[in-house]
Amino acid sequence: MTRTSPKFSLWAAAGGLVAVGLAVAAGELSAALLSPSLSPVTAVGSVVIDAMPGPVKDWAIGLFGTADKAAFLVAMAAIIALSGAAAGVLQLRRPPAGAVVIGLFGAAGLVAVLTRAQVSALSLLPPLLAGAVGILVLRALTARLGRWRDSRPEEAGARRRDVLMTLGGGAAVGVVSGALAGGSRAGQVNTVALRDGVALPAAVTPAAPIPAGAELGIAGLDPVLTPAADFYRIDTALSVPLVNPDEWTLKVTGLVDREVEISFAELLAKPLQESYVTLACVSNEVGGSLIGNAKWLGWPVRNLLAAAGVQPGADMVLSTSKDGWTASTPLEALTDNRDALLAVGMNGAPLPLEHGFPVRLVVPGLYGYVSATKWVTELKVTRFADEVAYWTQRGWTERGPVKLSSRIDTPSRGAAADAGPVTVAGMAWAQHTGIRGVQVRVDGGDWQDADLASSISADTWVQWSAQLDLEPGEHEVTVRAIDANGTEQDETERPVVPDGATGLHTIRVKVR
Ligand SMILES: Nc1nc2c(c(=O)[nH]1)N[C@H]1C(S)=C(S)[C@@H](COP(=O)(O)O)O[C@H]1N2
Ligand SMILES: [Mo]
Repeated sequence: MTRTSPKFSLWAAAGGLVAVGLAVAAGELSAALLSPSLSPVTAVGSVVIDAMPGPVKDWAIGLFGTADKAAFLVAMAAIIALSGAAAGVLQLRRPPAGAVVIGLFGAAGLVAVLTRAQVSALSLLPPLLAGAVGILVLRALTARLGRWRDSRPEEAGARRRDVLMTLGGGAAVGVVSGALAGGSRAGQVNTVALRDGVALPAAVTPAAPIPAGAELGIAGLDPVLTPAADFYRIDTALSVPLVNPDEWTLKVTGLVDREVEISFAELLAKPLQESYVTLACVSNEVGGSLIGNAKWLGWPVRNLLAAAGVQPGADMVLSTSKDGWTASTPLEALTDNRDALLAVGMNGAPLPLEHGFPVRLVVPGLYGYVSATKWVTELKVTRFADEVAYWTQRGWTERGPVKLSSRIDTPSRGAAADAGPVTVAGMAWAQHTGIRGVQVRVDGGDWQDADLASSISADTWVQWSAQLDLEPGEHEVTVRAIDANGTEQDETERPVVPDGATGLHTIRVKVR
């Protein structure tokens, strides 16, 4: 331990402050970009609030009134700042004690994020990044400060400048990124609150309950209904578009007798209906997981189009999102009996921000890139010959019906099993056509029928399972589906571009 004068302790405290400031900004900014639900500060705050004894909470609310949340955040900021300053002094006097303090803060953020809903591997990134940035900056700053403190008088000036530049640069970056993170966070917090305030009406036409036999309950097999938190997310939005439902409107334009515009309140007042629909991404590889099934609540798009009066000659609707993204959907798919929805609800709650809050399109039978516009704000009735949508401009086909496909969920690829009967199970789908059967084969042998679970509807995927007697050794198990028309799944291997992959899902199993 070296003797450190109060002057250097003050500088070290400032360095610690800059280090934690940059750490928090890095965590919040990365969370803002990835997903609003990942903010480490919000997560830590929520854990603390949940853990507060009731009387303390009441006392704070009584004291600060409606400013209780702001007061809480100020208190959190003060604690973080003081700890940062302390970490700076500690790091200068007894390294690596300061870095350990910052590491503990990062760990607290990590644990807090893990206790929140919607945890995924991505959730770990913001607190890990925050911890790493904090420790690196702290070490860099205190190392320079140490060199200044221990310098000979003739080099003290240069060492001092080095500290000032690094500290000033770090503070500037911290202020700018903090302001960016704060701005996007404020918008997100606001939109999350607006979403929490939405009370969805009950469906006038509810979905029939999921048949008892639809869920096989086999370990490793995806559930037939995908929780919103596990639902795949695909979009071009770097940060989630934030839409205020009170300001949201949807316009119908183009080849119509009259342009119409509907507000969120007007939409909620319509007779809403519910249906289970399996959404799939055209980029889903054979055996991939870019597919999910949810219960959607919404109003059939055809009613809104009818109100506008579609003119003859139109064959497509170009839907536009708040962020400018577009999809081209065949007019027919929006007006026929398949009940394409202007969806406001997913699995009984308002749409999550990531899945298009407040309103998105859900069209059974079409890949998302030509139908499932999230944060939708305009429907332009037009012609395929006149308008080209976002992904079609980039080489994907203008129409994208979902291809008949199937997948093995369990055993997982390369898994080991005991000899004897092995349970193989997975999913099969042919949205808007339906699945008639699923077959499996071992090592290129004869196809044998698998057991099909009850299906919810032709618009949803269906589970299947089979018991296979496997001899010890390595085996290949392959699945294929047959749709309701009797068409067999295409076994030709094609890439996802330009209109969806084909081929059969095969896994390798080691049997002991
Ligand atoms: N606004 C907007 N909507 C979009 C997209 C997009 O990039 N932007 N991607 C589409 C694609 S390619 C798919 S597969 C689905 C995915 O919907 P999800 O993220 O709710 O699963 O959304 C569609 N809607
Ligand atoms: Mo997609």
